[in-house]
Amino acid sequence: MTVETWLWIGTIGMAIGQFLLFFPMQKNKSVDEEGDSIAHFFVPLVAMTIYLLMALGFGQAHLASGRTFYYGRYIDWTITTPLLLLSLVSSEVRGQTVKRGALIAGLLASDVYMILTGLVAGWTDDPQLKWWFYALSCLSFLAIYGLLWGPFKRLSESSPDGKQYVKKAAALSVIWFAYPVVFIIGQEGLRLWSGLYDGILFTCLDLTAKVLYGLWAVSMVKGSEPVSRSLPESGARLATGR
Ligand code: RET
Repeated sequence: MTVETWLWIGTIGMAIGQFLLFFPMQKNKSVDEEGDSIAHFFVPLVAMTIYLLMALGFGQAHLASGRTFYYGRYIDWTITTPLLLLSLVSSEVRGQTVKRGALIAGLLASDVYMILTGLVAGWTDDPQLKWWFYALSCLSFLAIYGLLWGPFKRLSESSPDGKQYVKKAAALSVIWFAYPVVFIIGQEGLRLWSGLYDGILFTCLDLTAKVLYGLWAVSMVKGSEPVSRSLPESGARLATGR
């Protein structure tokens, strides 16, 4: 097997994921749930496109040191990780999105900063630049954990979906933790294993973080309260026209 084979496996896996995540989008549900399922549909759509690009030989750089760097992954992550985070926290800020705007912006900015500093760390072969940027990326990863388990967890305690938030945030925290570990062991870091293992592990992680997690997350929202019931009295009257 080659890395290319795994890029094709990723492309097909994401296409299947997209197909499966298409149906939850069609169900009649509250505004929040609808937004959630649309986000979870777009994630494998974006990933499938980038996997296809990489499988066809694009989105990769052949470096002077002889290794191939798949920068396409980072383009994918820059688009999909903010969507995954947004969908996780959106139910906690139901009806308060404007008031919590700065908190959400901080979360998304830390995420994009994490991926972009990681891109520099992965691309360069200069050890100093690599490890400084790896450290910066890890710091913003810690900031993401801090926000998810601090302010957003507190917000979730006053939300009807509080328990779901904790479950989803825990799953996301565990799956995401594997990315910097694979990076450090593989070709972008200490090169303790071959590029094939990077290819296999990143593909499996992406399929887990996007498709399996997405299917699980959209199946979980089913039992939550429809948005009109959680509106304040006046809002409810407005919404129903009474
Ligand atoms: C990098 C390298 C530098 C250090 C850190 C990283 C973290 C990456 C993460 C990626 C998550 C990607 C997901 C994609 C699926 O949709 C950039 C590997 C901290 C957490 C979840």
